[in-house]
Amino acid sequence: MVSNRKLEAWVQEVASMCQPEKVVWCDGSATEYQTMLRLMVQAGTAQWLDPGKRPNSIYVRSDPADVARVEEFTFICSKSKEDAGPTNNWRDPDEIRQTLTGLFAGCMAGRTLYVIPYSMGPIGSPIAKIGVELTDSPYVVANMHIMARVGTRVLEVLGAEGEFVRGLHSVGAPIASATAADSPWPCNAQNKYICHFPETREIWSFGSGYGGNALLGKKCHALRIASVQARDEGWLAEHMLILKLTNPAGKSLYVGAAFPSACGKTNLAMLEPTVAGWKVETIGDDIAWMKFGADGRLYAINPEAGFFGVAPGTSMQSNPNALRTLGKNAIFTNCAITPEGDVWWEGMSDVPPPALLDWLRRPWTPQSNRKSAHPNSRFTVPARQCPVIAPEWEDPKGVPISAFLFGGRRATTAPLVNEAFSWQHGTFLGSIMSSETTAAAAGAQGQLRFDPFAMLPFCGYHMGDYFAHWLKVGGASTPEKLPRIYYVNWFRRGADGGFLWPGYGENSRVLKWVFERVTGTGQAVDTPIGRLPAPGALDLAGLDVPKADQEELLRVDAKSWLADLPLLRAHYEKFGTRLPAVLKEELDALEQRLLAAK
Ligand code: SAT
Ligand code: MN
Repeated sequence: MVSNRKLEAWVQEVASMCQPEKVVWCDGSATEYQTMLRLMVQAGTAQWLDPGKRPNSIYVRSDPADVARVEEFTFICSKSKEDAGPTNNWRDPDEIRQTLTGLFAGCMAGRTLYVIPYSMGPIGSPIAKIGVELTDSPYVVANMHIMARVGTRVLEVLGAEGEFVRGLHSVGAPIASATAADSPWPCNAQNKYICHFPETREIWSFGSGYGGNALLGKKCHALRIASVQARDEGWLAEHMLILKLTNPAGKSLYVGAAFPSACGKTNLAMLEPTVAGWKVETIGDDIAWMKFGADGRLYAINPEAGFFGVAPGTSMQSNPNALRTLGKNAIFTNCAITPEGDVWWEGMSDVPPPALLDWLRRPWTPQSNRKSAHPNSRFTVPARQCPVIAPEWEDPKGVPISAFLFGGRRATTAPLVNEAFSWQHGTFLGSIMSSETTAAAAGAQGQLRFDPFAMLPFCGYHMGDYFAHWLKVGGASTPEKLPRIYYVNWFRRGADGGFLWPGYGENSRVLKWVFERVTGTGQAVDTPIGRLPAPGALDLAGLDVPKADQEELLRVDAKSWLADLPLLRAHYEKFGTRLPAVLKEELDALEQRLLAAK
């Protein structure tokens, strides 16, 4: 086997710092995956689900102090504080390295250090990148097997001299002695640090074993570090699903869509259209890496190999393809379990099972006055099991993107769909995205916050520079080759507080209009905020939505937009001199158009 000197040296250095009982180089084999599952079952971390119902699947409950990403303990440790920008927590790299070195010293005592070479993206794709995660968590190893391409085949591509992103992870819970009992979910609730060193392409994560805190290929590498690489190298690393949309005549195009965590990316990526003859297939459900092809178009790959999706609300109504994907070889974390040994979560079925054990191991019945699954409970499952995975989902050259959708959860103001006037205007729309917070991150839910491009927790550098990068990318090709940009909102509410739009499969009506716009037949009207579907242009045939609600969904409410302007200005203030001037001009122009329309 080829050995990479830098990798060997780093593994040795980490082993002497963390003092693991042993070091295991992961080969990525099926046998290794099964070994991890067995280890977790033996340790009480996991239990097997009924193999008759869900073959080769496990159920895991985390520590209640470790259930979501921890944004306040997530740091960008660039040399200059200014480079991390106003939306990131910053730490001085030298100081934090000292703190971390103290924490990591001896932290793997009694544990195994696993070396996981991984490729984000199909192995050998010109858009893919290699990373190596060192971790003391078998749960992380198993999840990385699903979420990325891992093991010996990655080392072969890395070669003797190849560069890789370094990710060091520990649950931060050394085992005191050979006889000491381990916790089923070891973590370090008091000391959590998720640190990124963009200049040296390093990640140090301590104290959490959950999701994006611990599966370092995902948000840490594929978004925070990759966004910096993308800025330096002229490409895009985005928090976007990628879907393939095919019309009844068999013509296909590809759409990227950015929504904040837990706002329905997985559902949209696997949607079953309600409009007859249309088809959606999945390329990815969370992250897109995009580079220009020789033809001047943006080509996207899904850097991941699996889905780490939100379980609650996933049902045969909301996302039948996700449920079909979950039939086998899945890891379920923090949902509830039935006496028969299958999983359940709120919304999975209309009628809950009569008795469950909840995610905190307590007996639960439909009369219990609480949720049985944690709101951020998750499934991890190989993407290839998805019945609507597009055949080209692993094409190393990627798929050419025709449209971007941006969106968030907004109860008011934002209409169902709105097309940007231009790339620059679309960048403006991305920069002012706002959404109500969800359970994907620890903290209060339902609060409105600006989440530009759905990258607020994931941009590895100054967000003002990130906007500038988007503008620069737009200048690198010709307008007709660039994806068109749309802002969508499935979550607008009516006067009675209920959702105006049914969402899910019905979102195909919006996708159809986008397809028709991109291919030149869809009709639109100019409004102060952008182009909306012309009357009759959105296919609403057979849709069970009252006429008044349909109108409300597409109403541009100049007054409430004007009322938002001071918030938008305050949002922009944060970026100081790094806010591109043209975005400020877009904001002023929006104000003028709104005033003229009032
Ligand atoms: O926990 S993750 O960061 O992987 C999921 C999410 O927040 O989107
Ligand atoms: Mn996400």
